[in-house]
Parts: sequence; C-alpha cells; structure tokens
Amino acid sequence: MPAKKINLNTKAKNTWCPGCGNFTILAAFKKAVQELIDEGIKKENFVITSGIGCSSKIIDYINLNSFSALHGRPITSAEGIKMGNPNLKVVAFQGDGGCYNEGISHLIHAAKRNIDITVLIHNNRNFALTTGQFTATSPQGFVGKSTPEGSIEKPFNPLKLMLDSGATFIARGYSGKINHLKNLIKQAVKHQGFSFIDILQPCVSFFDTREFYNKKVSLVKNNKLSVKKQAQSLIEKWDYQKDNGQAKIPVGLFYKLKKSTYEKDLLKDLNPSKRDKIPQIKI
Ligand SMILES: Cc1ncc(C[n+]2csc(CCOP(=O)(O)OP(=O)(O)O)c2C)c(N)n1
Ligand code: SF4
Repeated sequence: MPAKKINLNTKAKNTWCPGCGNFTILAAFKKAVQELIDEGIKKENFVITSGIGCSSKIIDYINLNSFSALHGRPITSAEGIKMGNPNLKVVAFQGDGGCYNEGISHLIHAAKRNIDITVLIHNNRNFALTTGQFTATSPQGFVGKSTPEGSIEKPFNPLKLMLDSGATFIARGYSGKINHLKNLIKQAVKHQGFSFIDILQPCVSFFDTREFYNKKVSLVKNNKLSVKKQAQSLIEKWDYQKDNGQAKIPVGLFYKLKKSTYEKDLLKDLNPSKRDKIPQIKI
C-alpha cells in the first residue's frame, strides 16, 4: 500500500536557469524517493550530500536530511555518514567539475572500497556556476572561459574509470528521460554497494547539448549485468566527444555485481550511532 504523499519541497528560491537539465534530475530524484518511501524506506533514513556548483544546490530544494560539503568533497562526507550509521541511505550529488576534477581521488577510493553509498553526477561537461570553464569530460575543442580557442584535451570516460576502480553498480542516465532516470536512481539506492550514475545534463547557458542528446541518446538493456566485458563494450560505445558521427549514446544500467561492502566488512553488525554497542577501549 502506498505511503502517504511526502512533501519533499522546500521554501528555498530556485536559482537555476530556465530550461536547465537540473530541474528534471530534481524531479526524477523526488519521484524515486517517494516510491522508495512507498516501498518501506523511512524518510528519515535518507541523507543527501552535495558540494559546490549549480548541481549541488539540489540539496536546498529537497526536504531531506542533508550536508553541504566543500567543492569536490560530498563523497567523503557521504562515506563518513554511512560509517556513522550503516542503516542510512546516503546519496551524494555533484557536478562533473567537482567530481571528475577536484574530487576525483575520492570517487576512485569510494568505488574501490565498495562502500554502500550512491553517487549521482550532473554531468553538464563544464564548470557551470563559474560560467563555463572546461572539465575532464568536456569534448576536445570546447570553447569556454578558460579555453577561448578550444580545449586541446580529450575527455575521459568516467564509467570506464568506475569499472576499473571496482564500482559494483554503473549506469548512465539522461536528464531528458525522467522516468528512466527515476528507475535508475531507485535501483542505485537499493543496490548494496557503491552505486554510480553519470547523468548527462544539458547546461542551457554554457553548453547546450539538448538537441544533440535528444538525437543520440538511446536506452539500452544489458541482460548480462555482471559480465565486465559486456559492460565495457556498452561503456566504450561513446567516448564523450560531442559528436561521434552516426553512433548512438547508450543510456541505462551497464554493470551490477554482488560483493561485500566496506562498512559490513569493517563494522560487522556494529552500528556506531547506537553508542551502547560500541566496545569500550581500555587504556
Ligand atoms: C577547491 C575549489 N576550487 C574551485 C572552486 C570554485 N568553484 C566554485 S563552483 C565551481 C564550478 C562548479 O562546477 P561543477 O562542479 O561542474 O558543477 P556545476 O556548477 O557545473 O553544476 C568552481 C570551479 C571552489 N569553490 N573550490
Ligand atoms: S549555468 Fe547551466 S547548469 Fe547552471 S543553472 Fe544555468 S543552465 Fe543550469
């Protein structure tokens, strides 16, 4: 039976540009949370974290327990929260700049540990809040504030990095496919282990990719989710260059593996938030 409709709205004034892909990521996340609450997860057991950037403002617009971290640091904050109380569902939001530039080592280590948190990246492929500098996933030739003559660097593929780092849930979503994204988010939150979704998000002010993605994005199913080679082949179909000729951009769940998690291995059945169960250290 569905739980009563939860009001996840806040009174914060939304300052995103009209048409920004962040709006549909917000809507997809709220829908996912409502459905997860209907399925039995308690509202108070969700904690969301974010860093700095347009994308990171999302936590101001969702009425859930939240923590605002420094630029590039929402994953470490999420890890600390999870270790403090392993019963929580912890979701970290950030932009591609914060995650794939400033915070890249935190992403890799959280994936390697397979700690049970969810990471959602609003990948608009530029540093948007600071008006359009290039990031690790901007296409070669990207013209922005720091690269007026076009970036000479090639983008890297964050999903490939996640597969090699040990993430056990790897997906790509698109902010223009709201129900599909909502379902990916639900699966990611329910997954026991490190779950990661790179969400393609048009930034209408500094990198308007709407037309391109609407033409190229193609929803795919991977039936052999735990087979690394299959995941790799889907992941490598698109290299994050803006234009890849006729090739489609696959969007969906590419990899999922059952594996023990960091907090379980370390804490066993202990829950540090229940202080009475913490063993006393004798000095
Ligand atoms: C360590 C650090 N470096 C740089 C900045 C300046 N800064 C603030 S927001 C921002 C851009 C954020 O871009 P991104 O993380 O891609 O998120 P978006 O705004 O695109 O959603 C930058 C560079 C900062 N606050 N901290
Ligand atoms: S600058 Fe780009 S990412 Fe930021 S709110 Fe505007 S459209 Fe969205």
